[in-house]
Amino acid sequence: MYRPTLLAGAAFLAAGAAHAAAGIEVNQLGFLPAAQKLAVVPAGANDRFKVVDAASGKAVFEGTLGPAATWDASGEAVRIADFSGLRTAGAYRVAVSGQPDSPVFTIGADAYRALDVGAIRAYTLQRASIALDARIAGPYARPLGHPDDKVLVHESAASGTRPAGTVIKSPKGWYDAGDYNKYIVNSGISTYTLLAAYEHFPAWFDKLALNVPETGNGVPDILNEVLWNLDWMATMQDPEDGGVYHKLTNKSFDGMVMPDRATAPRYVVQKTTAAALDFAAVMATASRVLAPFDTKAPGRSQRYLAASERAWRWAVNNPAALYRQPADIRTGTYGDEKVDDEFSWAASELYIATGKDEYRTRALAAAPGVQTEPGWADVRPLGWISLAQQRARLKKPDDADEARRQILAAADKLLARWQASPARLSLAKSDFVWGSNAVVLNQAMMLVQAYRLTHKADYLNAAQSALDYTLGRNPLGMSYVTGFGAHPAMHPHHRPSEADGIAAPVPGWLVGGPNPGQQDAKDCRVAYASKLPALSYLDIACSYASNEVAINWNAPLVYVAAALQSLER
Ligand code: G3I
Ligand code: 9MR
Repeated sequence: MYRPTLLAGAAFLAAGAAHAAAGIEVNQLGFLPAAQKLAVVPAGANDRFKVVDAASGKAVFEGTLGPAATWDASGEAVRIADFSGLRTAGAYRVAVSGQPDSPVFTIGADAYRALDVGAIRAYTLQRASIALDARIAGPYARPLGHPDDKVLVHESAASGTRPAGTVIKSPKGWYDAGDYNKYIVNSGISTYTLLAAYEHFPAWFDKLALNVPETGNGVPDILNEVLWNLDWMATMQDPEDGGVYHKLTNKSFDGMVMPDRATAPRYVVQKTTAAALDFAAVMATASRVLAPFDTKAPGRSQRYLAASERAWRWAVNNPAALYRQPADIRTGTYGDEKVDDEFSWAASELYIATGKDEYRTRALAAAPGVQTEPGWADVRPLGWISLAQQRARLKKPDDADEARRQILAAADKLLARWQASPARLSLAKSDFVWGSNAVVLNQAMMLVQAYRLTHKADYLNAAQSALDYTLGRNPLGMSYVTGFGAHPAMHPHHRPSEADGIAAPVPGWLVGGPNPGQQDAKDCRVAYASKLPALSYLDIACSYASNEVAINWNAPLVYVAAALQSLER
């Protein structure tokens, strides 16, 4: 049914090399029937647009384009086509006379089901310490890599009972990103976001069949997937003092090889305050979300909570153990110089779990300014999300009021930007950092919280726009999710995708996205076509600063797809 337009095809082929105009930009997966449906149209001579049936070419909707305005992040003059009134299931294109049609998209009740399945299964395919056979992984089947059963304690992490060189076991977990290392800080927000997705939308996930190795064991598949990483995280706590290693890593990044070919020695490196607090927050959250499934693993949630409190105690006693990359280690740092937000987040989850005053005080401590969205180094909003959600379980339920105020302040700021933006996006020009596609989806996650608290439609509409952007409503006309949409990213910085001999990348991954920082320029022989924030992207595997994948970036994709499927009625 899909009829590729010449211009869109050319833009796709040229992606990475040069920027060709995207033409009419639209979410290439499509929409749920009741959703707000917007396309972004290059400003031209015509004021009218049509939506046409993809098969017959017959117009099913007509409208007038909004006023032209230039988006500062792309330098392009655009107009909005609003066809929210079209609610009939089908396959369509947006058409404006004098311009090539948009890619085909659908309207349907299951618009994001396959996307959500794919985005979670990306984690399954990203598991360390497991062989993936064809029944689980299809063409992406691969032998076991990184057993992590003989991991060395690095000198930076040495303790009395575990001197440097001690061999420990720390298997399982997900590889962080395009690289094969495992980092607690980034696991923190990633694991929490997936747990929150289940906690907020259990009906959706209870029915979502993911075909993971544990499928059928009585635990929802998304939680089975999360447990693979929780099992690893639990091994990262030093049993002697409750401190948590910052990362488990090679000394240097591996080459672009499959996991089983990457056999360099692995180390646990330095215990840090951020790692202890992110661990404490996730374990306390897991103890809450997984408690109903304790029958499958007696005592598990209690163990999580005990581990969480020990890590908290370590952090209180070591409040300024910031990560300092040792001279012989060259992999990712996830260095965070400010840990107040980690203290608040961990305290929030522990207050919910225990009702203790010590945690309550830290959980509610004054927040400087409005934090619009979470990120790996900015986790305070995660605590607000939990406190608002768990009002009924709080020792003092009114404590949720402050969380609600914080969430609405953040969402209102995002909403104002969305309303004023020529491209109808909550992203500010300055939000185009390394991983900008996750910034916009984390903003959507905050907007979804505001919608859950108020049921005000515009919060959900702004979240919809964020997902639309990542799935094709952007000035490059690309879907930034591998394997989904008419023009998806094809060459992510992702070792298995590069090394597996399969032309298509591993599906279901959100790539980092446009990043004018271009920190990879020295390692890429192809030059970026533009420095403009929304255009500064290369669909080439060398581009780790714009085209890597990462577990923390996929997590809000999982969350937002589930939210729209669950709330868009
Ligand atoms: O927040 C500042 C912003 O205030 C400033 O205006 C802007 C200007 O450059 O920079 C912003 O910070 C950037 C930060 O990401 C945003 O989160 C830094 O420049 C940028 O260097 C930093 O990049 C991080 C990158 O590692 C390099 O350290 C990414 O967040 C982080 O996601 C990425 O993580 C890597 C791991 O280290 C290794 N594994 C792969 C993973 C994904 O690429
Ligand atoms: O593959 C690495 C990626 O996961 C990181 O995000 C990135 C930045 O730390 O670094 C990548 O590794 C590159 C290294 O930094 C420089 N030489 C080329 C490596 C990629 O092949």
